[in-house]
Amino acid sequence: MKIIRFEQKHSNKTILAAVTEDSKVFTLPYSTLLEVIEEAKSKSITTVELITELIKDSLPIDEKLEELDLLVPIEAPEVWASGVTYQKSKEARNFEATNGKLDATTFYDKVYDAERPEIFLKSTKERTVGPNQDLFLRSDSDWQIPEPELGLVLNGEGEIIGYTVGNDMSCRDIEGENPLYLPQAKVWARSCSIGPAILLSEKVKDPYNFEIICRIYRNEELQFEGTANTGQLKRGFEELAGFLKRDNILFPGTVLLTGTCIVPPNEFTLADNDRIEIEISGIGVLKNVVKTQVAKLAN
Ligand code: DO4
Ligand code: MG
Repeated sequence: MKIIRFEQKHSNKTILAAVTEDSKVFTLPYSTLLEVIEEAKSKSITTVELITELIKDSLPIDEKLEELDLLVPIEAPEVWASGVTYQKSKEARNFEATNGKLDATTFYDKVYDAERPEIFLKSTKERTVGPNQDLFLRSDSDWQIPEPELGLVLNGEGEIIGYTVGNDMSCRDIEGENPLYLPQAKVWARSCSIGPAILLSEKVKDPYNFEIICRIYRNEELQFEGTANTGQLKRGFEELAGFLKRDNILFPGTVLLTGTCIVPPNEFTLADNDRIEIEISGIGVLKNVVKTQVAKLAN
C-alpha cells in the first residue's frame, strides 16, 4: 500500500490517495498521511487496516497513476540526510577530497567506521520539490551529481512510518575543496526532491532489500545508469533515525535520506535539461529535470 498526493486537474485541489498493489488509486478523506496514521492509532488499528476499510466500498479514480499530476507525497518540514553510509560513497568522497591521490586516512574513512554517523540538514519544505518538478543546479559549481537515496519518513518519535525515494543533489567540487563547505555543497533552492510515493512501512518485510536504479538522460540519450541495493548499507535505518532523534526536535513527517550508493563516473557532471530518474523497488520512479536557471526565491 502506497500513499500519493496529486493535484486534481479540474479543481486544482490537492488530493491524498492510496495506491493498492494492483496500481489502483483511491482518494482518501484526509489531507495528509499523518492524519490517517493518527486516526488509525485512535481506533487501535493499523494504517493499512484503516485504509482498507475506507476504500472497500469505493471505486478507484478513472485516471491511471502515470496520468496524475503528482506532488510531494508529504510536505516534509525538514529533510535530513545521512552521509558515507555506503562503501561507494566513502570512495567517491575520498576521490574528490584528494583529487584521486588518496595516501592517508581521511575524515570519510573515520566516519564510515565511527559509532556516530554523519547526519546533516539537507532541505526544508520550501527547498524540496516533488515528482516531475525542476531541480536547480548551483551556479558556482562545475561538478554536480544526483545522489539517489532511500528516504525514511519519520513520525515525531523518530519511528519509520514509510519509505520514499530521495535525491540529495550534491556539488562534488565544493565539498572536495573543503568539507566545511558541506552546507553549500548540499543546500540551495530546489536541491532536493522526494517522491513519487510513500510505501507504508507496515507493508515492508525487509527494508534491506530495496533495489535502487539511477538513470540520467541527456537529449533523451542515456548518459549513465547505476544500480545498488540497500543490503549494502553499513548501518541500520533505526540506528540512523536514533541519532537524528537524539536530543533533537523531530517534526512529524520529517524525511531522513539514508546515503548514496550510486555515484556516476568521476568525469560526469550534470547539465541543463538533464533528466534524472531514480527508481526504488516497490516505491516507484522519481523523475526530475535539472535547470541552470537561477532560483527565484519567494520574498
Ligand atoms: O559527506 C558528505 C555527504 C555524503 C552523502 O551525502 C552521501 O553519502 O550520500
Ligand atoms: Mg547523500
